[in-house]
Formats: sequence, C-alpha cells, structure tokens
Amino acid sequence: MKIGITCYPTYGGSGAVATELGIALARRGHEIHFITYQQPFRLPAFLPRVFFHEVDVVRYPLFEYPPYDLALAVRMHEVVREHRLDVLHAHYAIPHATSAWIAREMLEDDGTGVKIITTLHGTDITLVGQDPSFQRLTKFSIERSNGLTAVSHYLKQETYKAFGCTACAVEVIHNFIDPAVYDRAAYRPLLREQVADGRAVVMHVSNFRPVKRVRDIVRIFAQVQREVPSVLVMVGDGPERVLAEQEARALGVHDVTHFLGRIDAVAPLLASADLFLLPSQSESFGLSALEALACGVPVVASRVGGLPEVVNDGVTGVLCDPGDVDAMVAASVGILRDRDRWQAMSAAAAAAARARFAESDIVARYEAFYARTLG
Ligand code: GMT
Repeated sequence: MKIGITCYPTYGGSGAVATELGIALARRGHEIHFITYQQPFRLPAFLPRVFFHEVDVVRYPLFEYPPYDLALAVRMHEVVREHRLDVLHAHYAIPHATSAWIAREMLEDDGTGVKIITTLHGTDITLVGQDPSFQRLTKFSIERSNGLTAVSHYLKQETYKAFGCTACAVEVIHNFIDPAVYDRAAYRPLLREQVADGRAVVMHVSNFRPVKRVRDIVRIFAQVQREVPSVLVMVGDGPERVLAEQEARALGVHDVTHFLGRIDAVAPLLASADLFLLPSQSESFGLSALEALACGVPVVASRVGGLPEVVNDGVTGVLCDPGDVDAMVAASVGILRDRDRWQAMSAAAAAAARARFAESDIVARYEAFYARTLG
C-alpha cells in the first residue's frame, strides 16, 4: 500500500506512534509518505520506502495566523496525486483530519479514491477538540473519515460521549513498542553508573505540559528519597519544566534531581530506571508508561483515562488517584524497598508489554484496518 502519514512531528506520544508505525510499515514493504511541517523527531535521515514532504506555510503580512491547515491540505492533495496514495492517515484529529478531508474533496474528480483514516490520540478528543471553537469541526472531521481508530477503549468511549457520533465505528488499536528497542538487557546502565552512585533511579519522561502534573513528581520524589536513597531523572522539556525546577529547589532536592532535556532515544535511559512516575491529570493511553514497562520498569501512575489498560495495578505497577501524592509516595517506597517485589514487577512489566503491545501484532492490526477500509 501507499500510505500518507500526517502527525505532529515534534516531541509527543502521537508523533512518536505515527512515526514508528510508518517505519514499521515501510519495513513490511509499504511505501510511506510523511506529510508535515518538519521531519518527525523519531524519523532517521534515510530509510528505504520512506519519504518526507515538508509543508511550507507562506508568511504574508495579512496573515496574523498563517493558515497551516490549508497549506497542509494542499500538500496532501499534491502528494496523493503525484504518488497515487491509497490512504491518508491523520494522527490527532485537529487539524490533520480536517486538512485530509479538504484534500479528499479537492481530489474528487481525480479518481484517486484515497481513504482517510484518523487515529484519535487524546486531547484532540478530551480537551482541544471539545473547545467551542473546534467542537463542531472535530465532530465533522471524525464523521467524514473513512476509518477511525482510538488508542484506548477509554478514548473510544470519550469520543462517543463528547461528540455523540455513535454511528462512527471506532476501532481500538493500542499503542505499541518494539521489544528489541525497549529491552532492559540491551543497554549498559550508563545513567545508573554516572548519576545514581548506588541509589535508585526514579524517572519521568514527558513534554512537561500541565496535564502531566510535573510538580507532583518532584513532591513524590522529595518524600521517597527520605525513605530510599534515590535520584530523580526528568527527561523532556515543555512549559512546566521551570515550575518543576523551582519545586526541586524549594523542596531541597535539586542536587539529586537531573533535568536532561529532550532526548530522542529514551530506551537506553529507561533501561537504567528502577521506577517510572506518571501522575497525570488525564492520559488517554500513556505511551511513556508502556515504554517504561517494556524496559522492566514498574510504573506508579494515576488511575485515569487509558492508564488502567496499560498498567496492571498491583502487578506491573500501582495506580493511585490523581493528585494523591501521599498514596504515590507509599506505592513508590513499597516497590523500591522490597527487592523481591521489584524483581517480580519488573519481570511482569516486561512480559506484559511484549504480550499485549508488541509492534508486530499492533502494526498487523493497522494493516488489516487499512485493507478493510479500502474495501
Ligand atoms: O493528546 C495529546 O495531548 C497529545 C498526544 C501527544 O502527542 O503527546 O498525547 C496523547 O497521545 C499519546 C499517544 O497516543 C498517548 O500516549 C497520551 O496518553 C495522550 N495524551 C493525553 O491523553 C494527555
């Protein structure tokens, strides 16, 4: 098949999933065309059967807000025509599904028959997409897609609840990991050797948006390190990084908290971690939690959204109410202090990630979904 993929190319779970899906599909013989404003962050420079088409947005004095969604639609239209794409796969509804719809309308007389598949990732449904300025357009774009997938059962239900499009068949296809990449045994524990000095490594990876509750992470860690000698490693960057740094100083743990900034390849870091914290306010799936589990890292997270579909409470990690810092401290200390429990959880985490979220199984489900949508 010839598949166009549009996603947010910068740091974030939906861009990571879209890119890794494209790479895996190309490995299986499909031709993949990424259409976006920047080379996706997890896309290496050259791969056979993988192409990148940059969307250029013209700057014009009248355009206080340059219309990216229109430029994207035009680029999609061009790429579909030139490369005879079968599928346009939009990751994150706003504005990608809308631009795909415009492109398909423009192609109506060309006989290309391109189909639009939209994958709903999270805040496109739970937050931004429901804003009154977007709600009707999100609903319209969802309803006009030829195929819809959601990354969790929770998100599928939220889609029906928020948009009432019960006539849409939303297929749940969970996110995935490559077991060869997210493998604790594959990496030398450099981080452990260089920063931990015999202490436990507590880790968080995200884009530091308010929904991640990054200050809670520092608060949890500040109490945990009093009970278990440990260091906190914060990977990523975003609007609340400064607040997290301030919190670390205020709580006197800045010397044992390491902010590493944005790092593309997180698996080698996760392979050094003893515990992963994800105390988000909402999370439709929690790709970073899955990546941690696959590396044998038990996860302490919020019992929200799709996280219970990823973390098996009491077996591969512990789920607590969002904002319940004390419960998360108790859960973290309980895991880190008991070596036998940690070993059991770590092994269960790596095994569950492989059994339920292996790349080969999930990518095959996308292939089958494309084939069904194309009829
Ligand atoms: O929906 C978002 O907020 C953005 C998106 C992203 O690009 O990071 O995150 C969502 O998609 C990820 C990949 O499917 C999921 O793992 C995240 O849980 C989800 N984020 C939220 O629901 C807050």
